[in-house]
Amino acid sequence: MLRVSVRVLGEFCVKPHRVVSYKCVCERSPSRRETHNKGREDGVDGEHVDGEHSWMHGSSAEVLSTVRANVQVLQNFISEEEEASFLKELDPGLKRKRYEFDHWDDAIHGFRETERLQWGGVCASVVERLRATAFPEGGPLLGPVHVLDLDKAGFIKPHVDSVKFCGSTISGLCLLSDSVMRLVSVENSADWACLLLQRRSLYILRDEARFKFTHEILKDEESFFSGHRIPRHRRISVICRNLPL
Ligand SMILES: O=C(O)CCC(=O)C(=O)O
Repeated sequence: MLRVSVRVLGEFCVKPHRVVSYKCVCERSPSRRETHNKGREDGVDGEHVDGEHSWMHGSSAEVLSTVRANVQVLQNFISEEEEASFLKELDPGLKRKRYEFDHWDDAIHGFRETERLQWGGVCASVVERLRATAFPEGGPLLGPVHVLDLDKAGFIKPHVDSVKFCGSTISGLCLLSDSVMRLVSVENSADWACLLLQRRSLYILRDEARFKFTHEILKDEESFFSGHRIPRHRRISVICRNLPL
């Protein structure tokens, strides 16, 4: 069923037939390609976190410490079979839509999306597990789960999710492709961290990471993590949010 929805890009504007957008484009986000990919050939720029946090790479130890306190990436959160169940459940509906490339002012380029309240058996239990992992028990959650399908050529520009519609936590399940999520401080664009989001991982952004950093998913040609190329294919994310208090 098509719905009238509201897109939030600084101000309200009404666009028909769109999922509610939870994003505010960060107007002053320049292309940070030079800064953040500097040294990508040799992989020596920025700070790395080893061991438990080897999925994180950033501009300084201080930034990594802030991000580490407010971000989790759980590798292999779902099995290959569970990923296949999501695809089976989501693909028929998604394939009826076209990827959108032509909204120059939007936070996302090359995407189609939907929202889902009800899930079939396997997916329902994964969504329940996701929520139990990412959100405090009993807190108010946004009912519909947001499903975002990025074309291989698609990407998500730097933005901070709307504080009006979303609470302190954003959690996303990554299907079909590895990707790199970049967080950049709203106050100082020299402070950044990149997260390696492997296929079938779950990421959780909380509090400072959610409010004080923009987040973005890099386009294929800019998709490097710590000097390593991370090819970006078609990617589906299944995103749960809580409500503002
Ligand atoms: O696709 C993703 O994992 C990120 C989605 C995102 O940036 C958002 O919904 O705010």
